Amino acid sequence: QKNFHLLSPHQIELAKTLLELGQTHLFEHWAEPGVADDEKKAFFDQVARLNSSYPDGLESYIKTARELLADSKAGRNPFDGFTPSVPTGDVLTFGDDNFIKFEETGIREAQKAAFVLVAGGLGERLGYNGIKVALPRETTTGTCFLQHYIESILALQEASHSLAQGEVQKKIPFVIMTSDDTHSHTIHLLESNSYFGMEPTQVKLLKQEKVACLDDNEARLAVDPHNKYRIQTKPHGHGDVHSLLYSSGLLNVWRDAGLRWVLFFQDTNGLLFNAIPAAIGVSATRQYHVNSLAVPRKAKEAIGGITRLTHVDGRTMVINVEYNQLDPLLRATGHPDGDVNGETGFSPFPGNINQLILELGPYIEELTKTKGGIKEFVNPKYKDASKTSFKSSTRLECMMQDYPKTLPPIARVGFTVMDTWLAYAPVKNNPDDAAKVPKGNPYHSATSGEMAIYRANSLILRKAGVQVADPVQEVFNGQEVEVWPRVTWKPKWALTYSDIKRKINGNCSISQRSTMVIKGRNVFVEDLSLDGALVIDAIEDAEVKVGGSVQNKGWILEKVDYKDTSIPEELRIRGFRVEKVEELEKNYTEPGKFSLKPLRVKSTHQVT
Ligand code: UGB
Repeated sequence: QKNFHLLSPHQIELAKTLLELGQTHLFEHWAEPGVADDEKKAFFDQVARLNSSYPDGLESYIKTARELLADSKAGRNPFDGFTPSVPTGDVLTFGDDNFIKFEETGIREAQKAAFVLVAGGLGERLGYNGIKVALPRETTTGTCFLQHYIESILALQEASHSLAQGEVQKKIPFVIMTSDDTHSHTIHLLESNSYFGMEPTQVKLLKQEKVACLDDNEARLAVDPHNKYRIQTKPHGHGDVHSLLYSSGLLNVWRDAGLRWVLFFQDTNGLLFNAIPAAIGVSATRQYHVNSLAVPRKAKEAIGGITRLTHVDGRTMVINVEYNQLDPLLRATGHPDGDVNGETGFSPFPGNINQLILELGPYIEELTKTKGGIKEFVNPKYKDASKTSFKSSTRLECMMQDYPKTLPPIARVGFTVMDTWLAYAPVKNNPDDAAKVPKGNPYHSATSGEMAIYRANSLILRKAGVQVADPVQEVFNGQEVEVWPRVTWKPKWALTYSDIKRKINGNCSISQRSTMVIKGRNVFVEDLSLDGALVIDAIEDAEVKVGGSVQNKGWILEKVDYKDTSIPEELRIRGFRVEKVEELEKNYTEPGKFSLKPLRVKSTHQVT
């Protein structure tokens, strides 16, 4: 109290609350009044921040922490009373009539969408020094994840507008959730690249705050080991995105602008936008309040399973159950074998890839009740079986996919399963850990993430009738992967399977050692035989037909050792780099109609 004169009335209230909540230890080692006043003021500024950034404030944080810590100590099962069963949802097959129909609906609806990228995580498992969205999605073009996401959203906007005759054209809003770890780097990446072509006003950054650490089962807040005038803090998890969106006021702005969908996605899934148009189509057709994207899941694979939980009191919900909880839950509820593959060779529970589509109206209604607060959990590492003290401080955490936990039973919660090759290839693991992944399980590394792009694009072209050669097996950074032809295109060239079908015609073939990069929107590939590297760019008003026979020495994948620090980190972590030996590169910068039809002659280094 001797320091109260330093504080605003609001801060005095907060100080009293802390004392009432048994937090006197925070002040025990403070210097006498008049000493270190700036640090003391800074302490209360921090307390005010911790209070305002948590729904219902610090008092509620401490109370929830006590409850959850007591449950954890008592070993209470969060699924007590619940029986799991397999929920119903849409299982899509790429390229069939149903898929095409959902994509058409999705494109039409896309202009009523807003996109939210959660990018506050540091990616500790990957061990990369920069922010993950700055990593190249693939190194053939070097396009980073953020650029690809923005270009995909812009391409969706464009495609949606072209279908919406007479309607007011809307720009698709794009929100990025950052944290202190990623905020300034994300701004720098956007600003130094002119927002990758998006209007700066379309992009909003919301920074999540960390939460207070807890020292014991009484939820005594932890003093920062480096500064006795600060509370130690740690990340609260991606679930923060809901309270940040709620408090930003953006949701109401979007509703007033006629938007209907909010799409949430994670930082490094380079295949995601292959799935987005059809998934929005499913949401719109089924009128889902919540639609989770999923992929077939091998039993015990380290991704959560989407599960219907029915409580003895009749409540039901469709929710992600993390993989380490699914097996014990099944065993405890009459499935003695636990989490096992069914006849299809996969677990009957689809794998959560944490890409959610929420319908805006019901979302606002729900957040008005919860203020965006998400059911939290705590994961203390106890010193011993008495569970009375922790090895290190802990904190409450929350996950964005737990949003449906508070929804009323009438909420329409569904999911959409797509093939893994089409929709999911995250970059999460460092080369050492990836190399230790049991054979047959996904590496989720920079190596596998890049190879998955080429594989998906090659399979998409195959489906459209192109003869794409089989892949070869190669080992990079200790991981055996399939190497397909390095095919990439800009999202504005093709977003949907129908776009691909329209732009690829005749008899086309691509050899395994080939690279094909298509950048221009109006590039049409017809009767092309490619054995080497081909790069085509064109301005909007240039329509280019590409065919004939292209043969050159091409671009080669040269192995690099990830421990070789003379090589840039973003290349090292994938174990190869692209050696550009010879290519046919054309850039059409004048309006008009053009045809590129090289004869079967061996090209020299051609660049125009
Ligand atoms: N993130 C934040 O923005 N803030 C945070 O405080 C933390 C993370 P991880 P995780 O795709 O296989 C998720 O660390 O949490 C962002 C699902 O919970 O990559 O271990 C971060 O920047 C899990 O069910 O993943 O696991 C990143 O964009 C499963 O679906 C995102 O949150 C798993 O992803 C995810 O963070 C998966």
